[in-house]
Amino acid sequence: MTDLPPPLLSDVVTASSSRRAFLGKASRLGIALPIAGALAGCQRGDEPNRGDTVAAQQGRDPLIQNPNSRLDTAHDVRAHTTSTAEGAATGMQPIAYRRWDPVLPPASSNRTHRLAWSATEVPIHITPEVVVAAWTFESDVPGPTVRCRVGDTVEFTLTNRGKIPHSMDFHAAQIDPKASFRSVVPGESVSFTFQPKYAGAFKYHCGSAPVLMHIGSGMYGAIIVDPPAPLASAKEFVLVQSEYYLTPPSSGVQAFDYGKMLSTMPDYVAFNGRPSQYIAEPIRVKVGDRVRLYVISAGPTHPCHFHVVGEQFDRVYLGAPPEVPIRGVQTFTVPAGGGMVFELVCDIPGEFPFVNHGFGHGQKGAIGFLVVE
Ligand SMILES: [Cu+2]
Repeated sequence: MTDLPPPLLSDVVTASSSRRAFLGKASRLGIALPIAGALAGCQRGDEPNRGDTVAAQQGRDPLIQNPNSRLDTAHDVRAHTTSTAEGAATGMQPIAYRRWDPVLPPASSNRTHRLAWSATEVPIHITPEVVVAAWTFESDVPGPTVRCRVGDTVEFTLTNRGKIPHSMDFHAAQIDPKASFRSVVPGESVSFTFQPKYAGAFKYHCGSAPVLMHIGSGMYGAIIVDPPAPLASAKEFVLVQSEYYLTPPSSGVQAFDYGKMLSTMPDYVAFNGRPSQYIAEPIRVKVGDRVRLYVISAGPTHPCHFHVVGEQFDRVYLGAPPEVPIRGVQTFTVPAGGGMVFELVCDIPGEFPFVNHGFGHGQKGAIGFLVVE
């Protein structure tokens, strides 16, 4: 059995008395909040030991190679997982736990955005107890949120300061992927420029082979593209859902398990990299606010069936905002590798859980509170 600590339970236990009352009410209503018991089914012993077999297959299986990259076919998954374990074992100080701020950065008046990022492998606390041997953009999971506008110029450089090849794939770009999304080896950089054509919530990720391993180990984030004419004023937040597939701890650090990734049954599912973080520290807005949520499913595999308990979405944009809004929506699915823009109007005060209503995943940490005061 995986020696998973119970961070989700501690989140709930440290909540306020009013929250305890709410949790009790939620429980009576059948809203399954995440507790340690939810993880009991994620025992490593339940799963076949597929890692070696899978790894041995990598060199023969063209499906898991990255067609966007000139360099990736030289690397199989065993090299990657070994690097992860070494990265965790070399005594690197883990990055401390913190709440990942979901507030969308303000729009810039600049029409050119110059980004110089690093790819790194570094241990990160995803709960106060759990440390993962993450692969990252800018030493965080998710990486930084980019905000720009349709027609802006994004000048991007990725420098690989890690131990294995990495790359960058922006879903907001229309660009030659072989040239721009190619992998770079440690110590080298890749640069490219693009101009987003469509507004919306877009994913970015490392596309190095095997892509599943690089996304699954933390290399993803959000790029939010505003339409030429601003949307209605709103409180704006970014929620990037992702899954964690972990090995048992070694020296207090859990690496990522490629075999589990292939089996697609995660240990945790999180918004913005930390399971249940917004249970302990909710997102707060005021009565009367319009709330706009940019929801991205980073995966690597699963969608997000996004729902806010006790609310209805005033709008969900099917096209690039403001195009094709649908009204009065209860739940809408954000596909893996996709992003959707949701809006609701906070007419009444209360504590509203936002969840992945695919509750097998909501209960593993894809849940939080929107508190309307
Ligand atoms: Cu990578």
